[in-house]
Amino acid sequence: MVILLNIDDLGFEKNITIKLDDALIIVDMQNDFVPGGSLPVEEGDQIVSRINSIAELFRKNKAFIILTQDWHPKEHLSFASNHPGMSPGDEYQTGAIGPVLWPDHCVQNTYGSGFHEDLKKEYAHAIIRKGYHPEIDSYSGFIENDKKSETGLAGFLNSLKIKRIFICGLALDYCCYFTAIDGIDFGFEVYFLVNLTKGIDLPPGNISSSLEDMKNKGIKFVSKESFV
Ligand code: VGL
Ligand code: ZN
Repeated sequence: MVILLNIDDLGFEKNITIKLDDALIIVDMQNDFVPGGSLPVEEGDQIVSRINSIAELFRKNKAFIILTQDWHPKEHLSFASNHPGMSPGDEYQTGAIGPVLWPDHCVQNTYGSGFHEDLKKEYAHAIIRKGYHPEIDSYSGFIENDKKSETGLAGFLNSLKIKRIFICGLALDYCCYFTAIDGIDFGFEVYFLVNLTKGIDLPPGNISSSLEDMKNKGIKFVSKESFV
């Protein structure tokens, strides 16, 4: 029997104060990932105002705020439309593309790749783009799926002597998950704002297994109540 891990079973950190060398990483809060977009995450729009409140807290405490932006050329090989006969959601794993194919999304310079209009993007100190190589997908904000092409995020954080990163945004089980896991591998202390993310859950069960992996990896879970 598979025991599914739920958000309520995670156990949240307590008494966290935001420090100057902390960073909030807001992952892929873009129009294509919210209802109405081409790769909508269910209820993805419902976390925007709460992400803004957390961003406000980081800003007040003079901590850093970084946005990531999925930024694909239209010939990107993660799009089912670039594989004759394939459909979005089909399983596909070759090199740095997969495990499934996606609908066209976050195409450079389109409305869909823009940030949600309510997001306080003016608070951001940096915007890290990823997924711009046609043959490489990038779920992580740190390194693309070939595990070689870095985005520069680790360098940015290290040069500012940032130790702890707090992750929120879309989607829980793809870009947030891989950013969190790689954050540990790049030597950061990683906190996951699970209630400020929403998941795709493809293939089914993916959210639960992502949560379990993150817990096993030593990632800490935080909620709004974790902060003092
Ligand atoms: C994402 C699938 C494809 C994400 C990006 O932001 O989670 N998911 N590209
Ligand atoms: Zn993408």
